[in-house]
Amino acid sequence: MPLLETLRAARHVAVLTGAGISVESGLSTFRSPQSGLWERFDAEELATPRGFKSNPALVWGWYEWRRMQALRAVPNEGHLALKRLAEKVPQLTLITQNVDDLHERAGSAEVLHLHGSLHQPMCNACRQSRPLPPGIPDEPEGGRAVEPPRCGHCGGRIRPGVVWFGEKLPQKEWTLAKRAALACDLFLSVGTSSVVEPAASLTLLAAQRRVTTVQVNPNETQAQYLFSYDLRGPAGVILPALLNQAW
Ligand code: BV8
Ligand code: ZN
Repeated sequence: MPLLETLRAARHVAVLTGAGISVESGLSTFRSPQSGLWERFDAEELATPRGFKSNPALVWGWYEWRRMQALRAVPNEGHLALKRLAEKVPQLTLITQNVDDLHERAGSAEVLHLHGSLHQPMCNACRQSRPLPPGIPDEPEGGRAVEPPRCGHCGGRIRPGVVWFGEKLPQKEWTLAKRAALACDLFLSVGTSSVVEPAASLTLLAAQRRVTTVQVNPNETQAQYLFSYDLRGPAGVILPALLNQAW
C-alpha cells in the first residue's frame, strides 16, 4: 500500500482532529443531538456569545456537564496512536478542534487547540483567566442550568475558554496550523465532519499542494473529494492498525 511507504517516508505530518476522535472515549460528537436539559438546542445555538448572553446558566451548565464528561473520559487507542506517530516521524503538528484535553492526557505535546479548551474558563468582561476548582464537578443530574461564577477582578460573568461561533480563532494557534498545512508532506484528518470553518480549510490548503491527504472517519464527509485516501472506520481501530502496518 503506497500509503504505508508515504507514511514511513513522511518528513512532516500535519494532523487535524475533531470530535470523532473522542467518541471511543465516550464523548459525544459536536453535531450529535444534545441530551438532558439541552436536547431541544443545537450545539451551534449554545456555542455562541448570543446564547451565553441570553441564557448564561443554560450555557455554563452545558459546558460544566461537558467538562465533567471530559474529566471522566480517558484517552482511547486513537489518541495514543497519534502520540506514537509523533515518535515515528521527524515532525508532527497536532491540530485539534476539540476542547477536551484527551490528546494531552495521551501524552501528545504542543497540541494546537483552534477552538480553545473546556479547562481554561475566563471572564466574559475583562478576559482574565479563572482557575476552576480541582476535581470533577458534581454531576448536574441529566444536566441542569448552573449560574456561571463571577470574576473576582471585575465582577463579570465567567465563560468557557472556548471559541464560539462568530468568534475569532486564537491568532498563534491558527497561524501555526496554517503553516503546518502549507509545509507538511502528509495531512491526516481524523474524526471531523469538515463542516466548521476556517478549520476545515486546512485540508484544502494541503490538498492544493498535492501532498498526500488521508481521512479517518466511519462516515463520508463533505470534504471527501479532497482526500487521497479515505480510511473508513473508527479512529481507535484505524490509527493503531495503520501504525502497526507501517512500522
Ligand atoms: C469565525 C468550540 C469569524 C465550542 C467550536 C465559511 C463558510 C460557512 C460558515 C463560516 C465560514 N467562516 C466562518 C463561518 C461561521 C462558522 C462556521 O464554520 N459555521 C459552520 C457551522 C458552517 N465559523 C465560525 O464562526 C468560526 N469563527 O469564523 O469567526 C470572525 C473573523 C474575524 C473576526 C470575528 C469573527 C469559529 C468556529 C469555532 C466554533 N467553535 N467549538 C465548543 O466545542 O462548544 S466548533 C465545533 O465544531 C467543535 O469544536 C467541533 O470540534 C467542531 C467541528 O465539528 P467536528 O469536530 O467535525 O464534529 P462533528 O460532530 O461535526 O463531526 C464528528 C465527526 O466524527 C463525524 O464526521 C463523524 O462521522 C466522525 N466520527 C464519529 N465517530 C468516530 C468518528 N471519527 C472517527 N472515529 C470515530 N469513532
Ligand atoms: Zn473580569
